[in-house]
Amino acid sequence: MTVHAPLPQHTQTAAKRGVWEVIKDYMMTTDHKKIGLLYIIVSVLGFCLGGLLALAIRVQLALPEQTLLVGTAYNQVLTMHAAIMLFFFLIPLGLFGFGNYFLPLQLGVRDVALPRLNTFAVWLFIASLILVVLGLFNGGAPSVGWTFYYPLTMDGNQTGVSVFMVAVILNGLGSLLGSANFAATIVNLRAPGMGLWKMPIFAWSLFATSILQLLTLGGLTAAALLTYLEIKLGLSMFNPGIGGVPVLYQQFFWFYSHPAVYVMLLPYLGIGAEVASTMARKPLFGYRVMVYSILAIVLVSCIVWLHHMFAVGVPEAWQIAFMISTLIVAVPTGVKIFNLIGTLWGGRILMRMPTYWLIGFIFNFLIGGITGVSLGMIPFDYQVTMSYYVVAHFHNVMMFGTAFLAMAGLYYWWPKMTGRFMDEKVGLAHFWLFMVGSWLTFLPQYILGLLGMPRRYYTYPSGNWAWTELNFASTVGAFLLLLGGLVMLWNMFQSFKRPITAGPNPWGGFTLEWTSSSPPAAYNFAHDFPQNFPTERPLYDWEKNGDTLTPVDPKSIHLPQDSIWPFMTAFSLLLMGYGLSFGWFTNYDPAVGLKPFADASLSFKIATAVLYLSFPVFFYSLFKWAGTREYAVPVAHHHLTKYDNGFMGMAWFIISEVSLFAILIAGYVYLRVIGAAEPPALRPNIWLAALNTLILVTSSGVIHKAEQDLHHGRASWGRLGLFITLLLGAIFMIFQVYEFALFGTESDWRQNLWQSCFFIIVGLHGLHILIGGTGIALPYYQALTGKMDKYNHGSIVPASLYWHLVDVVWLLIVAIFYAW
Ligand code: HAS
Ligand code: HAS
Ligand code: CU
Repeated sequence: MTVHAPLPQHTQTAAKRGVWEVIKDYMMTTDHKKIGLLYIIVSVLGFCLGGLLALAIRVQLALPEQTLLVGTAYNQVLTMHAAIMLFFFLIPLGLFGFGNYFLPLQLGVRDVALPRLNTFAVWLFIASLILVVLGLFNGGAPSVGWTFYYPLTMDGNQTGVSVFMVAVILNGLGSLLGSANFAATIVNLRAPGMGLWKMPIFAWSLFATSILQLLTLGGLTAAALLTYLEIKLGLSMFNPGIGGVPVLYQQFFWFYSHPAVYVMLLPYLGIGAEVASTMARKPLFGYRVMVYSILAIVLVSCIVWLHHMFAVGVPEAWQIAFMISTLIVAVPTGVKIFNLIGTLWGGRILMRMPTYWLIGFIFNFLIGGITGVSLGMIPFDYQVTMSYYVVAHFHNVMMFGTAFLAMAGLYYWWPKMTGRFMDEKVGLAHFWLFMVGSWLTFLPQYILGLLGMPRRYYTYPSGNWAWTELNFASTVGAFLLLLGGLVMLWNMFQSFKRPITAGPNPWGGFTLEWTSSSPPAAYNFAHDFPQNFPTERPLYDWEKNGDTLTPVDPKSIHLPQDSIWPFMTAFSLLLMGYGLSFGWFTNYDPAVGLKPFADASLSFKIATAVLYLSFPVFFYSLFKWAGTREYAVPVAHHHLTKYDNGFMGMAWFIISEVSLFAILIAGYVYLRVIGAAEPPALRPNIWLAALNTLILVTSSGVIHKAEQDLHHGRASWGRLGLFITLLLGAIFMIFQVYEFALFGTESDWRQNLWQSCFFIIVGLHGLHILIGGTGIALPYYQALTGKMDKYNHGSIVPASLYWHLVDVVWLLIVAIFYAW
């Protein structure tokens, strides 16, 4: 390629900036690369922290009857180890760390579709981590395992559990916004000429993973929300004391948490494929087949979750159905592995660090995948479930499977991100320490599992055949991993002492990120691309055809302005989360209900104050955000569809809202059908619901009209329409609160499952009315302050789409709670 971007300015000035300057920069940035780096840094820290906790576990289990970590303390360390590794390392690193950094670069664009939403999402993610850490000092770590099974969560350390539930919900919200943003970016913003079928395979992986998140994350949200509500208010769908079904918790949880393992796997498989193609100097073997396999994995992985519950006692027919789907999901996964091998096969393989990690992955993952298939066989699973065989399986696919591809990605893109190489020799030491360390740590655990050692126990007796030896070996392995981890950190730090030598395309890669400078300038590319994309390897094709890049004057490029308000909005949700975890609601006692405020402790009162404080901060920040323009100067946006980015992002996000309500409603319908949730004699008034339906449907019509008016430049009519919609929403809420107050005093939700379901689902809908109303208030405010004109419609389009959703959900609610 003949044209390269000039070296970015900021790398020269970076050293001179103070720490606070840098932090402020990252708080306000809308740059997808910096946001990606934030995710990557937190994830690497997460791995280290989670790993240190794992070491504590291994030290305790090195020999029989140790006393380093006993009982609850052990369970706390175990829970934190797993939760940190999953939610703050493996899930965010691939999808949002590498994803944010490289998706726009690979698509040849300057940023994601909604840059400020991206800032908000990353800080929400960090807020959730801060909340988890605050929880350690205020209530202590939960001690129930990362699965948070019911009814374990109802015993003992409830504050520790509930803060975690709030953190999971915040984390999930950030995750969903990020996923919707990626999907919108892919659909709306690719370099001109790059069709979907010419996207790099990593971009496809992100697309598929984002969709998977949007479809299924509602399961985790539902599980966390219900756990929280039962702890804080006694609202339950699981409590067997009132006819609830505890296993329903597991259905909700695994409905997400099985797909979550593919959320971990898919982005990394994408990285693996990029590495394979570049390092073998070949096109991908079966690009299209790979894409179909990814999509097949997305579909099938939504219907295999019951394999985590074979031993729970669900009907046999269901078990068999889920066994079959579990076996089926191995097929596209296997196809992907064969594709990787096929890509490497016969290539002039460049044996550098990324290649080592890739080959290590293929080798290890085969073992882990096949033991996964063995667990999918019901009779075998009955024998080994809850044993170390399972522990060995999932570390095999995660630690010395997927995480190896994470390392491949780190080494592969390190020169792009930093302009520097990591040392190959040191890297090799890192690789072999991880390889041998993992085998030594986890392969013995397969045998331990077969010998009957159960998981989630803090100790074991001496005298069981080979248990002591195998456990000891496992602990030695873990220390090799520690050594490997230290070597990795050292390699990273050392590389910064070297000069910037990487050049734009150090490995001779074929995708667009390799045309930006290393590290890339803020604007990514100081050139336009040729518009023909014969294959998914444009650089190869263009080289062959003699196509060149067209230089662009960087001064003519406009980027979104920095803004502190997305950060502040995320911060307000941290305050809110803190208040909800430790404040007002905490005063609930199952025996007596809410206790008087006056009796509460000081820290509790402070947290309550924080909760109330969070609301003005939230609204102030959000309105400030909506009131500042994304770009300092008017910029012509190009998008590939006729829909603007706001609409596109919202359309994708709504999938997750539909999924959340669908999951909760499915739970209720199930409880109703099996006769567990019987409506009380006195039910909420159908006439009030009918009136409310009328109000909401009208409001949907009104906002639609307002949208049309704004589009056609009839500003004052549009404003009036928005005002009327808000008014109707408010009237709806007043009726709803009236009804809740009436119905809440007539009978007790802690005594009646139907009523409990009613308050959970209808209450959640009420919350959505508030959110939707806030959403409408934003364009109203924009219209009032003259931020809208014929060409710029502010956030009216997504707000109105969301409002229609809330409306449709209400119709469903009327059907199942009022009419049925
Ligand atoms: Fe898994 C438990 C089944 C892949 C992660 N898994 C877990 C847990 C985690 C996890 C975290 O059916 C435990 C959670 C907890 O704390 O309780 N898993 C599978 C299957 C696959 C699989 C069938 N798992 C993953 C990946 C993960 C992950 C990927 C994270 C990144 N897993 C289970 C089951 C349980 C389970 C049970 C529950 C156990 C219990 O009792 O609790 C597949 O996606 C793997 C497919 C990949 C391959 C390798 C390449 C394929 C080739 C094709 C030819 C091979 C064939 C198989 C056709 C299969 C090359 C031949 C079969 C022979 C036996 C020879
Ligand atoms: Fe694990 C259970 C051992 C890695 C995930 N693990 C789980 C569970 C999950 C999970 C989901 O041997 C199930 C939890 C449950 O039942 O609820 N695990 C290990 C070991 C490693 C390890 C030895 N795990 C992972 C990864 C995961 C993951 C990666 C997901 C992505 N894990 C266990 C064991 C159990 C277990 C037992 C079962 C226990 C039971 O009772 O059932 C290693 O691969 C970790 C290697 C990493 C390191 C860290 C290197 C650290 C460095 C930092 C040094 C920095 C310093 C400076 C000194 C050894 C390089 C200070 C730094 C700061 C950041 C402050
Ligand atoms: Cu699974």
